[in-house]
Amino acid sequence: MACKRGALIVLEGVDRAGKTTQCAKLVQALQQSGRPAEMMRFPDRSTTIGQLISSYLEKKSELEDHTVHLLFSANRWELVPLMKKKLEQGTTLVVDRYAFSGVAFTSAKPGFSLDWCKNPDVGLPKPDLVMFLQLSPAEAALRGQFGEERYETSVFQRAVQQKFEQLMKDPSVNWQVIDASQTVENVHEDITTHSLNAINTAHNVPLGEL
Ligand code: DGP
Ligand code: NA
Ligand code: NA
Repeated sequence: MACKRGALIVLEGVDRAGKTTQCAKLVQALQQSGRPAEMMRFPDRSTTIGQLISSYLEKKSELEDHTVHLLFSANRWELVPLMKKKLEQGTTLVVDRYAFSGVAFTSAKPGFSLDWCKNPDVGLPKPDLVMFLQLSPAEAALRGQFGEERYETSVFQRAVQQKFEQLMKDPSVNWQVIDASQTVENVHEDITTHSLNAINTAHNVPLGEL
């Protein structure tokens, strides 16, 4: 390899845990310390598939539940060539949601097993680090009302939280739980510490697969 690869770093959590804010702060901190880094997010609503997903989330269209699960996965797969290229070039990717959201959100619907939900994402680049921003439903409620999009209800979000807790038992994934009830600055400090470790480790091991 011509240069050291970047790390694939993912932030997960229920809605309103602060993922988007923390992804942006992490990218900025890495760049300021001279480490190439870029932010990505899933779903990426800018692609043709992403527009179908966005319209579904905004409740402007209806899609069958298996179908939408496969579209979310396809939206990750279509970005894989770009992700691999950036990582090989030495850029660390900080990703707002990934396959774990995919499994947690669909398996929270009745009639979906974890195994069925995981299958379409098998083979995706494996994150070097997945940080779960932990926030209790009560603390999330203090952050204001839910938005208008599909899935943004407290009953569904509690089911999603339980699915994430099952997924975090998988020892083949480098999960780190972050207390998201801390101040923005303290959450950022925790996230930065874990990320610098992951970047150093990624230099010495090949990118894995889910
Ligand atoms: P965000 O843009 O981060 O607010 O995410 C949009 C919503 O879509 C959010 O409620 C989480 C949900 N979501 C993200 N990824 C997936 C996925 O792969 N499958 C399903 N069913 N939902 C997802
Ligand atoms: Na949202
Ligand atoms: Na977000």
